[in-house]
Amino acid sequence: MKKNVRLAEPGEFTKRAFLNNRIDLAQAEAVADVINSRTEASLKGARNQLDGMLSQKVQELRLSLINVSSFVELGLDFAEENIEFIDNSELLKRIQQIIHEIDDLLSTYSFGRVIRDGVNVAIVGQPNVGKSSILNYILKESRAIVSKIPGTTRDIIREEVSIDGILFKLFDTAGIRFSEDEIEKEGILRSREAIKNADIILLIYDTGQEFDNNILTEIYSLVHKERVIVVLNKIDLVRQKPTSDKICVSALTGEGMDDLLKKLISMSMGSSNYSEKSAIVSNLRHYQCLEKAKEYLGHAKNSIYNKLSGEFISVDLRNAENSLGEIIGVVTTDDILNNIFMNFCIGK
Ligand SMILES: Nc1nc2c(ncn2[C@@H]2O[C@H](COP(=O)(O)OP(=O)(O)OP(=O)(O)O)[C@@H](O)[C@H]2O)c(=O)[nH]1
Ligand SMILES: [Mg+2]
Repeated sequence: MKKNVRLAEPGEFTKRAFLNNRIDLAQAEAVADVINSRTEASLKGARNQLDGMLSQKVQELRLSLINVSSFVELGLDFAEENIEFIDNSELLKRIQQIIHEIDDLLSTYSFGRVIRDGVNVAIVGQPNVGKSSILNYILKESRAIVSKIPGTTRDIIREEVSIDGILFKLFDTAGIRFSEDEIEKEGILRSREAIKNADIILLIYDTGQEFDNNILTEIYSLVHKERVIVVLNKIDLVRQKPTSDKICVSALTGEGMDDLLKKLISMSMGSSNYSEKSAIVSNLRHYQCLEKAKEYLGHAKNSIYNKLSGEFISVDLRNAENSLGEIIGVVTTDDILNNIFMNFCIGK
């Protein structure tokens, strides 16, 4: 007898769970994140979403919107009798409140991305200042070749490390200087690329050498100041610790390294006061849906200011409601679904 069997498609089991209403769409997407998470923090973030923190918040916002909409629509039904169910100032107040809460969610995205994808850190500076030594120290292994000859590192060395549950992707780069050597020139070009792509730049100086401002100026021309940590290395070689707000370390003795790691972590977390109980946006699709919802609410506000008829307001409110619905999957199209489940591995 020929049995009717076939291999499962990618994400088929999760998709079925979604289609049978066992989980909502944001939760289904979290299944993929749980599978892909590589650090404790990213796993916690994904679990948080799987537990439905974001879904719950979005659903709350959707319900408040539906509530506001219903007043506007009721007003439309009774337009001829000239009965008003909600006055404009109250309507504006409620819409503004929802926008405010959407803003709160949007603001969690940079942190959400950190716990989901990790943080790119470029280690840069002049040749021989100890960039590779610092990488090795953080990794607790001699991954990169260290030597007293300037220009040792010529290509980018990429390594990952998890510190306090956050995934750091470290890029050790070629020292930046003027060079006639073709290979070194290419390496330096790549260093500049790494700087542009980094979330955080560790700019390393040798404490014993004169502070060269050119390289700092160049980096500030490539990235925002706030993303740069200036580090003075080799403090074991100087008798007096420099009095500056810069972080002083020794890759040789390990002095100051804890401060450096603390700084890396605090910079990655930003101003977020993340708790396991708060909703966090870590998925670009969710972020974009929230932005769309906010835009529609902005239109609705304008329509009220411009005293347009209730129909306009009602359409915008409905669009905003649909955008929120797309996050949890109350409103979906086949395209959205296929796109999401295509990225799953088979058997999940
Ligand atoms: N005393 C002392 N020496 C250090 C320290 N950090 C690095 N060095 C030495 O400085 C030299 C250069 O170190 P590297 O880590 O290769 O420097 P780099 O910045 O990667 O150099 P390039 O790859 O050539 O750009 C080596 O001889 C290291 O042993 C430190 O904190 N103290
Ligand atoms: Mg090096």
